[in-house]
Amino acid sequence: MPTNLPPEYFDAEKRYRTAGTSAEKLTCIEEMLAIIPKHKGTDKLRADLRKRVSKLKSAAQAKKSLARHESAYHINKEGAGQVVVVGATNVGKSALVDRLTHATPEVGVFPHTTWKPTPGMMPLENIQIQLIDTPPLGEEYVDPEMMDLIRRCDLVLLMVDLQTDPLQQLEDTVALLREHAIVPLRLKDRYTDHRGISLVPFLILANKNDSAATDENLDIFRELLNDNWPMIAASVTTGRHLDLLKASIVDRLNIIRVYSKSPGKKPDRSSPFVLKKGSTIADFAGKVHQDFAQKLKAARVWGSAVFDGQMVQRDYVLQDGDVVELQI
Ligand SMILES: Nc1nc2c(ncn2[C@@H]2O[C@H](COP(=O)(O)OP(=O)(O)O)[C@@H](O)[C@H]2O)c(=O)[nH]1
Ligand SMILES: [Mg+2]
Repeated sequence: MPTNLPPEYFDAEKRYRTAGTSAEKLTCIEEMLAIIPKHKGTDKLRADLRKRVSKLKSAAQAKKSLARHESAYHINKEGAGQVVVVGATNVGKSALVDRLTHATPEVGVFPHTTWKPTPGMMPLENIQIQLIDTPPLGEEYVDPEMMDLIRRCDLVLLMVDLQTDPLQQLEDTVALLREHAIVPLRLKDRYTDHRGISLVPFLILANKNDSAATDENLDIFRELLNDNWPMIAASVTTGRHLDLLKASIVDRLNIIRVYSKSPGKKPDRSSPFVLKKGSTIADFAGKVHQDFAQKLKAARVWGSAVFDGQMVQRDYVLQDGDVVELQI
């Protein structure tokens, strides 16, 4: 250790050793570097301090990018499809996710309870679908990451409240999403240029259709809507038509369930492979095992085939509920 270091240096060094945070440590080292006399005798010490500075800085940078990655809006897709529940405040988004999944978002008696997205898994027969509760979409600030979440999802479930002003809520939400270049897939033909816009499938849920009494509201809403949106009217509170909603979600997700079977054995009906509608035997084989799509020699199909166990080609298009025996 060179002997010509001023006492302030040792003060800074002491503070460095007891510093609680990386930022404090960084300040101390920078101070030490400023105090230290620059000559040959301190070369090694200064090089060592500079090394510590860059180490602290890159650690801080890594932490920052990790934090970005761990944003509340970055939700990995799980299950057979990712459905983002969006809409104005108080339409029942949190109540829906609470009722249909094991997640427990806060359901509010006053507006704006939900401030970050909450995912949950909805069991549906033998598959699971991810539902994500979100903060209300209104005139106030909307996190751009929320828009990214909507862009990436498989289905937007746009909720409105049948007992207040569903038409206004629907129009406002669609307009807001449109401002962020998110367009319902069904309106695809209205745009000649699809660059820069995200086309996402939508399903409207007219909520709070609690009983036969509110069916009238639904008739009025449909009439005013003047446009044939795919829509389900249900009630989260009473559970009315929630089964229809579930079936409709599966339908809108465009998925089929296909079961694998070994020769001479029964298929395992509890764990289907989930594929996009229109998938072929080759797609299925690839899903079962990476190598299978290439190695596939033949396949037999039960279900959509003309007769049970029919031999089919690799381009055979599968249907929901099919059972397939792959021969590799
Ligand atoms: N009558 C009725 N009230 C509901 C229904 N679903 C939710 N609510 C109520 O609407 C209010 C807002 O619900 P919440 O889920 O917090 O709405 P969010 O802001 O869209 O998440 C709560 O008081 C719920 O109990 C429903 O189907 N019928
Ligand atoms: Mg909420």
